[in-house]
Amino acid sequence: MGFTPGPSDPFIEFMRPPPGETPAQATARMKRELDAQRRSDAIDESIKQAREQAKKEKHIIKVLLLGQSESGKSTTLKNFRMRYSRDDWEKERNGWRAVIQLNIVRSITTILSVMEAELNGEAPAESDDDEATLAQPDEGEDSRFTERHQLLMIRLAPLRGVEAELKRRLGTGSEPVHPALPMTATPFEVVNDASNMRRTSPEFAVRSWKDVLDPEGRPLRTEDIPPDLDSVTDIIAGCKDDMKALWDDKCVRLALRRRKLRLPDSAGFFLNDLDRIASRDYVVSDNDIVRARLRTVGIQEHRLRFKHGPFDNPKGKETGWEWRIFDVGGCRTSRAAWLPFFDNVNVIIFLSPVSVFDQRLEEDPRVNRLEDSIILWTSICQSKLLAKTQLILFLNKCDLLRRKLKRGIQVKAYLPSYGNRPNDVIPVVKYLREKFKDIQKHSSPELRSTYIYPTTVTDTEATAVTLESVRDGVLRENLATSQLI
Ligand SMILES: Nc1nc2c(ncn2[C@@H]2O[C@H](COP(=O)(O)OP(=O)(O)OP(=O)(O)O)[C@@H](O)[C@H]2O)c(=O)[nH]1
Ligand SMILES: [Mg+2]
Repeated sequence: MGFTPGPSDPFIEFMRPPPGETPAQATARMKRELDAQRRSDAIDESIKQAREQAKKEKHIIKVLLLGQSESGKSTTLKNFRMRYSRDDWEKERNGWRAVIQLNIVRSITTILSVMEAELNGEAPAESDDDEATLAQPDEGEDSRFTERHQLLMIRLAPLRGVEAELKRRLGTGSEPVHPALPMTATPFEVVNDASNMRRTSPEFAVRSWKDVLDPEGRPLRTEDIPPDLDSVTDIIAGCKDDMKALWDDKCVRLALRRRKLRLPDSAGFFLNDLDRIASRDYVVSDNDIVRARLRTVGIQEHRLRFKHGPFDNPKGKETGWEWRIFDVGGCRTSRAAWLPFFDNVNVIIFLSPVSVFDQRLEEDPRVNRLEDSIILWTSICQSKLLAKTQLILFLNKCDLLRRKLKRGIQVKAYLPSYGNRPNDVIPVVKYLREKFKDIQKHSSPELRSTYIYPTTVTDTEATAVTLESVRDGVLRENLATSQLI
């Protein structure tokens, strides 16, 4: 039953026309009241629409993958799609072949450039750590390049053309990542820090991997691989033995170490798989796709459908969920594009690579990569726009951290606050976990929990377990929220 104010109600008094009002004043007042009513109706309508939209979208979960470049965002997305969007995954399988070939060719041309620099007598950059010193030859060991090496260089030279050809083929939507950086004579430049290298030739990047992966979306069938293959595959297969000889060569390894190029730890490394991949009948495996490197610029949206929520819907209906996952480019110049996606985002999965404590940003070598990651995390936690967003943190690249610590690199040398804690994976991850957790606790505008997972997202089996837990946690939280709508 509606509320009807009595004759002496203060509300009636408030609404009564002022005493002695002239007809003109009454008209003006009524116009004002009409305008106010219209504004109020418009607000009611927009609230109604927003509510209807929210109801329509209540089973849509928007997930944003954030983190600096090479933190593992696209690799995490690949894990999600491999597990929960198998049909699309299969359709794209063949398309990854060219990306993996490009990754291989790029590693080889990087080595060729190192050899050229050595032969030209260019000194490696000065080092402030022990790694370059460790790269001294053993007594009696000759580290000089010989005619045999020069011959290998000549025989592998066609791969430079293959690199250009692959880039051209994959090139839809590609663009240089750091156009402001000058190009040098060699395709990379070693900087004076413990990071492996800084390439000044722009790394290949795409706006959307959908554009470069088999645009017709054909599923993989053995008969889809043409028997006479194309010239790129032929050249790569023809260079297999020389590529293996190059990669297995002691002098080459020493030269790489002198220049602090740790290819096996760098993105898109496949030189230990040449027998399998540099062949005419190579079939792309799941693991190859996960390890393939294709830098993201711009934003890519991928949709996953979960037919049933894992929880009983209290109204007895089946719950279907759609996840819209947004993968963004992580380098500094791409970060401004993140902001419009903060609106209405339900979940952020933030990736912080823990192995980068001794590295610097490729786009700004003055900045330590771990520090950049911490600053980024702090600003995300502080954002009022994201106050209600569920935050999930992946402390990623634990495998690379393990390898680095095994080589004797000391965390405290780069992170003095680490003090004299043991230089082992578990305490380092524990320390970082607490650090990130504290930041979240102290900088979030509202109380919320943090979900933190140590990860190696190239390990698809372990990541599958993590993703199950993430999926259940996200659905549980969003089910609770959607019931309030
Ligand atoms: N060893 C190892 N490699 C990883 C891990 N996570 C990612 N990678 C590799 O690191 C490289 C970069 O990963 P991406 O997923 O492309 O990084 P991203 O965050 O999407 O980078 P941008 O697109 O530049 O923002 C890829 O070659 C991955 O295979 C990890 O946990 N361990
Ligand atoms: Mg990416």
